[in-house]
Amino acid sequence: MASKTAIVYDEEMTRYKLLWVDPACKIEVPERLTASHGALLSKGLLERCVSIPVRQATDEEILLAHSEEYLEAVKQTPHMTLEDLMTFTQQYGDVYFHPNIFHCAKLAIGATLQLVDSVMTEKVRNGLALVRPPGHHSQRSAANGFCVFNNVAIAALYAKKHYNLKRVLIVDWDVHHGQGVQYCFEDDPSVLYFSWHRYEHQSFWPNLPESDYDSVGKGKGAGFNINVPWNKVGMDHSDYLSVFFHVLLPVAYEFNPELVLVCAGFDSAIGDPEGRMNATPEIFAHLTHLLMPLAGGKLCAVLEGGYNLTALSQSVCQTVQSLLGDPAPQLANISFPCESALESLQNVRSAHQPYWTCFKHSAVGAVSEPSTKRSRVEEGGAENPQLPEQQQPEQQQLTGESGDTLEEEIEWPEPLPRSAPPVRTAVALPAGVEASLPEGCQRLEEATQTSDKTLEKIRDHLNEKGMKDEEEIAALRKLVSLLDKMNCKEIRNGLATVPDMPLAVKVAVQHALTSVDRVLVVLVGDDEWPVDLHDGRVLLVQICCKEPATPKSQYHIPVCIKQGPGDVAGFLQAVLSLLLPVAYQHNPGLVLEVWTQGSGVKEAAWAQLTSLLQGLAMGHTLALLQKSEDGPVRATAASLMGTPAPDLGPLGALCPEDVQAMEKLRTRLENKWEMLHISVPTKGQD
Ligand code: Q9C
Ligand code: ZN
Repeated sequence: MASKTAIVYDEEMTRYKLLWVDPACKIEVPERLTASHGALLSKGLLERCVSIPVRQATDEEILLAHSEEYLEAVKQTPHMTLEDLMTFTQQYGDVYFHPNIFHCAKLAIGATLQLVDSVMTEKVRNGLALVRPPGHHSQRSAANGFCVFNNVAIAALYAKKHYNLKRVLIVDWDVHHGQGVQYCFEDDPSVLYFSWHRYEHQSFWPNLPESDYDSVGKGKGAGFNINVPWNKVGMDHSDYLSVFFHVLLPVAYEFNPELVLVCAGFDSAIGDPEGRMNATPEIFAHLTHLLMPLAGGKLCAVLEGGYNLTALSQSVCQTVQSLLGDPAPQLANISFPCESALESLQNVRSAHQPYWTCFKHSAVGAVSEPSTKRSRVEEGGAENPQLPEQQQPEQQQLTGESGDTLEEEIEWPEPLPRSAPPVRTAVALPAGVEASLPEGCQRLEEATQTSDKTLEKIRDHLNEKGMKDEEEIAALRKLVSLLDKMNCKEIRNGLATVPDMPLAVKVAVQHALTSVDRVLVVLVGDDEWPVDLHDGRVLLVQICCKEPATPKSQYHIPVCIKQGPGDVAGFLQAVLSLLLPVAYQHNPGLVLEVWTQGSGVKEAAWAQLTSLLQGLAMGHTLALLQKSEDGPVRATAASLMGTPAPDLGPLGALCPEDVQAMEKLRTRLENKWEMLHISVPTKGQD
């Protein structure tokens, strides 16, 4: 099975540039590509990828998304004089032409399609196309925003046509609205387009009313266009992750795409002069990671914007490292999305409530107008949106003698190396138990020497219970060995089967706390657990069936699903809307993932959970299974190894009572766990 990552790149795409003075276009430079590619090379990432050659797109491919008139017009540009090029350029917004840009634009599409082909034919699992010119602003008959042809829109149409795909997801994390992609698929339910973008109540380029949250798609495509407007600059990790957890991921799982395309613009990173956002490059490790369990791992990222060369190169590297499966960096200080982000989140969810089951039964309506819709047509006119950033004092730009904008130098620490332990996954099974483990997975035969103190503790536990089972002691010693190996970076994650689960959890938590600050325990099943939750170091999220007595601690979060964890829709809702937000906020150093017998959880759903949880604790997950059944052991080991989980298929209906119970839980917990917020806090309440 394909497990490789492709990079598609050709230096030829650096061979065009702005030939005249235009402040709006001067940031789109050839160095964007050389810096990104150079960083991949110098970090040793390029050699770990498969390099795929680019090709030129054919007319037929270009015509998938563009008109013949427009193609014919662009075809003339290589033969134009400088003056003609300038005149030609003037009919479009914020774009420039050059005698070689048509050639490069054909290569940018060709590179994207080469990537789609490699992923769809399973030559590789996923990949990144490093291209210029970008694509997401270009329209059927117009260049726009540095874009000539719409690379990603063409790729989606091409994938539908050549691979007969019925569902393609496009995630546009560029800081600008890819209006060209939106126009292309507005009435098409087979392509779900998600974009977040700097908007500032329409005062930010491209200043379109249709970039707002209420553009949800048209006709049959209603619900398949999702816009998240950022009405303030400075959005950070918490804002970005909130939108992933509470908007994009629930819809994406419900949509169940066969292919994920990413409009991978990195102008949404800190330091970018266009975006002015606050998320460091590490966020792209997580955005990528969170999308990788979809579509069986078929993910094609295609470069769009990104104008701070440092942030751009670092973000490109973070994205590629996640595609390669390197451990994701820990994100500290995930806590509360800002009020403006919450307002957008609430409005998007409310606008999409009619279309998606995952939003259906939650009670929140839109933020009352005109709170987000003020300051548009009435105050400037749609055709003349004169509300530039410069008018807002806090965002005033510094101007140098030449009249050029002087960017304040924003600094952030360089991302730490994401080094992977030599062994990704070790599995501890009872002696004599055979299991067909995935390739590369190590079997832990013998417990390593564990310190006397630990052994004593284990014996104490067993004595408490009046037991002295050799098999049990062996299992616990192996479990402790796995934790030790994780701690000294010999292995990234582990799996153990244990006869007495409550005891194993207790031992694992106690032992883990000797080396990490915080542990997350994710339990699937109804049993009761003797885990001490009183000092805030251990967070226990339990996905269960039976309603437990009201928990006394904010660190015990029982999520009940009436039909049990076997209900895939309910299980996923619990994972995305409750577990992941609190888990990221808790920021554990170890994740303990526990499958108890009779929980009824579906293997595919468990595998998805296992994949998602590896975004935490730098991938340090210890999975505990109660029995050594071949199926669950192999499925868990495969997920721990980084194999994409099988698709969940259509999710089915969500039980309204479950949603209501989860909403109640949210209300109980959101003061402590701010990442659970999905609406603007009501004024005057505590
Ligand atoms: N402040 C992409 O990121 N507006 N295109 C520039 C100058 C044009 C962005 C205004 C931005 C186009 C692919
Ligand atoms: Zn952009």
